[in-house]
Amino acid sequence: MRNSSQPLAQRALLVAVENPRAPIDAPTSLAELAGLCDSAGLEPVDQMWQRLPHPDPTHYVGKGKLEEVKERAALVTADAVVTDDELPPRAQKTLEDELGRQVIDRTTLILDIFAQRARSHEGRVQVELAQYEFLLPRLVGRGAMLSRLGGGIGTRGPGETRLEVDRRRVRNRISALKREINEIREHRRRSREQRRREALPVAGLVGYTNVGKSTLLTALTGSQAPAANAPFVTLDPLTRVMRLGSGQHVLVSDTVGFISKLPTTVVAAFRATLEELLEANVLIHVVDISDARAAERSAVVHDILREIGLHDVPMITAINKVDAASEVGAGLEAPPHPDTVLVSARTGLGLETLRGRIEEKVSEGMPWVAVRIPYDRSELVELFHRRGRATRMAYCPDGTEIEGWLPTRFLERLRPYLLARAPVAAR
Ligand SMILES: Nc1nc2c(ncn2[C@@H]2O[C@H](COP(=O)(O)OP(=O)(O)OP(=O)(O)O)[C@@H](O)[C@H]2O)c(=O)[nH]1
Ligand SMILES: [Mg+2]
Repeated sequence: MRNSSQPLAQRALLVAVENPRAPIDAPTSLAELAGLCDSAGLEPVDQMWQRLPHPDPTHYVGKGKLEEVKERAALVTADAVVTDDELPPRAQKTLEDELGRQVIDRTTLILDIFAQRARSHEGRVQVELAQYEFLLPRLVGRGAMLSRLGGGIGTRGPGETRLEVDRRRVRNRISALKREINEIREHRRRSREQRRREALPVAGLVGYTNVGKSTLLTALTGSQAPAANAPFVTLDPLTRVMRLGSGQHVLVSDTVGFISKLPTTVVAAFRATLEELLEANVLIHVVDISDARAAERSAVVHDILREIGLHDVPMITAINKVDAASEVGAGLEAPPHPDTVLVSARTGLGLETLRGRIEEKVSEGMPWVAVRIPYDRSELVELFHRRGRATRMAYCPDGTEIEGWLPTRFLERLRPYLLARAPVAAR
């Protein structure tokens, strides 16, 4: 696809449509759009918005407002107008003609940032698919846009005949990418099965972009995950082992962050990645409490989780960045819900409590057992510690006695050594 290290245009006028029922108001959404512009290499110089029940299908804003946009763009010498919503295929061309300057929509910006950030083969394939899926309907009547794939956005290509060739090329590429993604899915499915056999519980980090998921992964597992104050730093899922106080191991996975109006092409392309989370024993929904719009953004996350079918997975809410939320933090000393934990991935505050909650959640579904394991089967003792949650242990003349929680799938192996009643003498 387009070489994304190339800058888009320079100065950008941001335009939004405020739907009175949308959870996030126009100024907030525009501030977020400005952040996306920064990340994509555009300089946001001014912004305007209009209240409408929904964006106008041909010119995004109303006819009268469009004139204002045109005047303002000239006044602030904007090279480009950036819309806060995805534009329908034909609207971009119409708008560019009307405004006499480049028009970039929110989805293009997000896809551009994704393309810059994708590192792994899988990430690149997913982003490329999303870009082509987005591009295909937009090739119609736009002149050959494929020429832009090697140059900057808006570079006009030759004419119609070329267009047909381009469309065929895009369709072929989409098919090839989809095949590749299916292979990736299959591979992921196999490793999930492998993991299920090993029965390591999985905790999946989810949340809005830039809330501190990767920083929390680093804090919980001690292994570095790249983090930065910018949207969509993480695209590739990363899984690391966390050791709990009881000695039990839990896999913690980090994944792509969400954003309001996340393009459907992105959700579809990242489905393979997000499906990983279906296997999680618990989701850790990370919320940035230093963000004044934390509640609205957390609602966006819940909507997306529902859309991908993840709303049934047990969830812990980790209210992060409490160190940076002086005013809000004061009222939050007592978390409103037992499954809500206040943390700071940066200072380490609350991490022990969070580990405890994760431990509790993953123990759910593990029956309590008491066993006496002969000394020549010490591998079973180790298994109990690694996969289960031992609460007491004692060395007796004829073996090691352990009691605690053990995933059902291991019961069979330990059945010969099950004790009828609690065996461990009080220590
Ligand atoms: N003050 C403060 N900053 C934090 C905390 N946790 C993370 N941050 C900062 O928040 C920014 C985003 O952190 P990341 O860990 O990259 O966030 P993320 O959720 O992984 O973001 P994406 O992968 O981009 O979606 C970074 O600048 C972090 O240093 C915290 O507890 N307190
Ligand atoms: Mg991250």
